[in-house]
Amino acid sequence: MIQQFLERRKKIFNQLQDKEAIVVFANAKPSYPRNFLQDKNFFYLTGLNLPNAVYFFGKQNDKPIEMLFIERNIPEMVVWEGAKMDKEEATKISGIERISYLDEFERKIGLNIASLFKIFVNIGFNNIDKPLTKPQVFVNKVKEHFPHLTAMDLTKLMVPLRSIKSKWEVEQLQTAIDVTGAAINKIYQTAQAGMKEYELEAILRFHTTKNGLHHLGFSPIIATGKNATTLHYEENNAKIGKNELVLLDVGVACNNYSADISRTFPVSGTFTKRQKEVYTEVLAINKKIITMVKPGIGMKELNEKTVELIQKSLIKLKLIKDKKNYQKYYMHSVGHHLGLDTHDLGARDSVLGIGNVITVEPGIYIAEEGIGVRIEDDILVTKNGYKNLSENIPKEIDALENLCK
Ligand SMILES: [Mn+2]
Repeated sequence: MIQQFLERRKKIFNQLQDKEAIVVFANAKPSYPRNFLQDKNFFYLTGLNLPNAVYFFGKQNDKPIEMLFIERNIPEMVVWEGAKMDKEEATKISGIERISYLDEFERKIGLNIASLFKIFVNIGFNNIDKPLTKPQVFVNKVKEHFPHLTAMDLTKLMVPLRSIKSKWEVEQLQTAIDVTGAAINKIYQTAQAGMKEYELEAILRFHTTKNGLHHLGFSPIIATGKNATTLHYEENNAKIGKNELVLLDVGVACNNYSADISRTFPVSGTFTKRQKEVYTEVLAINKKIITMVKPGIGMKELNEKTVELIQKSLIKLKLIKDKKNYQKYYMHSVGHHLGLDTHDLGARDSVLGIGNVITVEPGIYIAEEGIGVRIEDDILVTKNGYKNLSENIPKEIDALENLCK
């Protein structure tokens, strides 16, 4: 475990020029500790789920300078909150030797930063109408005190690292996918017309917690009938109608790595003729695109092929006559990188390489017929092509009809 964090930081070090450094802020602690979710870049580099900590790693005269700042225990609070992680424990997990308390942060950082030219900070994306984040406040302060210093977002350095998954990372994703799959199977067997969408969400959350995983990777979409044609539907409040299709877009997170699976099934256990027609088209496209995945292929090519196939399907389904009108029924791209973030670092037009994990998720959404179908699998790019990490989660028509009866 510790080895991979050392390797990741070594790769960062190799990307730094002399007199450059990274400064990475952990997320703040929420009022309910169980809800704590670590900053993804902080976790990736340190392996620590510590709130409020700050990690510094710089290059001076081609030598590394590494420091971690953590919270100090307040003796009176220990009885309420429990003891915080101490320096020894933090070193054991992260391999970082030089650890100080946060009350020393500004003084120690100030001394080190004054002689640098550039720092990379996990500023991330924050809209101008939102309050400034801790990293942004820090960057402003640095710029005021050291006008010669350039501050940039850290993401650029993280993309080449985070988009290639190690064996351990793939294992975390696989666990997340398997737990998600167990929940989906249970949903297939339990769902009935007349239930509310949130009752199916409860099954997902039950399986998550039962397996010791405390977080979903994103807000689950459980959408019946026409709701499935709203791409980011999150109400999960509607009653499931007889003979409707239910679309699930869900993913459990394991050690911060998120699954992202979509399945669509007939609640009654039988597809209507029309539902089956639409489902058959989406399933064929899902399978076709998956088989195209291999090192060297671009996300752009996968998207273009998907559009071409969707156009044909929509004409066959008599939904459009002119292929350029396809966007009425298919309006997103076919996939994205998957990892610590559900929409992980890795450009939408990137060329795939061994160790990338992407989603393949074509869909057809027919609001006027109350039919929305999306089928999404999580695919690892391998030397010889691909491995479908979610292949065990049923999606064939026969399997779904059997399971849902
Ligand atoms: Mn997705």
